[in-house]
Amino acid sequence: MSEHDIILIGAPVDSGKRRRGCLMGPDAFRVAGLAEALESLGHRVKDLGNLCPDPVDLPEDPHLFGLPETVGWTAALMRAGKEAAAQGFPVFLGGDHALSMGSVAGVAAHAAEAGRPLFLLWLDAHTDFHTPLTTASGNLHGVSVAYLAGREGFEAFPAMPAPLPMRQVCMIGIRSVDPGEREALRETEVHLYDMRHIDEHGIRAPLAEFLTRVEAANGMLHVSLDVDFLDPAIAPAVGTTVPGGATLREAHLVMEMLCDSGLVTSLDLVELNPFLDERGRTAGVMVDLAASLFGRRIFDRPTRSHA
Ligand code: 6HN
Ligand code: MN
Ligand code: MN
Ligand code: MN
Repeated sequence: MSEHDIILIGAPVDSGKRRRGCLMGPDAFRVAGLAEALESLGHRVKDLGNLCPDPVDLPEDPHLFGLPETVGWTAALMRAGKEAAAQGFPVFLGGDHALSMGSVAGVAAHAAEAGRPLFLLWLDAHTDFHTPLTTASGNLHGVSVAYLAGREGFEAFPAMPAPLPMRQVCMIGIRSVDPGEREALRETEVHLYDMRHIDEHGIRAPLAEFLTRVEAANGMLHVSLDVDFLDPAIAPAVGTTVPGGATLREAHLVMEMLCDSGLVTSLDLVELNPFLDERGRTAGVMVDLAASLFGRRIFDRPTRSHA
């Protein structure tokens, strides 16, 4: 495991949905000891503090919640993400999942300049593939992947600098998809593994296959971890709980495999709503998962079993 220059970027985005609380996420990650955990693994960690959204001169849209503010966040995060990706390993502390429009766009701009393809691992109960034209809830945390893929309907947003081909996107943990998203996804080459696939085949095989493709392409890899990827029994602090999510061990295995691959170049930790947490346990689980991604392990592999 190589040492990284980790750059923590607080993104207290709370405009992506009506239920408030994700603005406290970055501080909850800090209180739960994220920087200390990563430093103890041998990394250098710099915390840039919390960003603010750019001021934008845009009217509210009656059909969408928090459009101007979300557009402002996208612009600010795109700039910060591009800059941080050139200097180290950005970790975006959310904030709701609308922040990934900016974080991933910024990292994608950097990857394009570096001449490398960017791959995206979306760990989520949801596909977040609505557009402002198809969303029924009007909540912009449900449109991030569509924006990154360059779908239409995002005229109010800064142009996505380097739209991601959907074949470079892998979604794992999916168990809540709206009809509009389902139809649109069918037209794409996304690699999508729903919870039934995980139940039947395990979580290792699809991830291993995706990582093989990233490596073969000399790709960069952004991981976007939505709290609701996890089962609500272990991670209650999220507004959009969906039963039947990843177990603690499945989630750690994903992080451990990502660590072993050495392919991950940036990370979002999103949708943590500390107002809904129970004595900080969800924040603690998320910090533990990040630590696994950055090299914490039970034993060094391979372990020997004495039969
Ligand atoms: N998330 N599909 C639902 C909606 O309102 O569009 C849920 C979105 C959840 C968003 O996972 O970040
Ligand atoms: Mn999400
Ligand atoms: Mn979700
Ligand atoms: Mn495949």
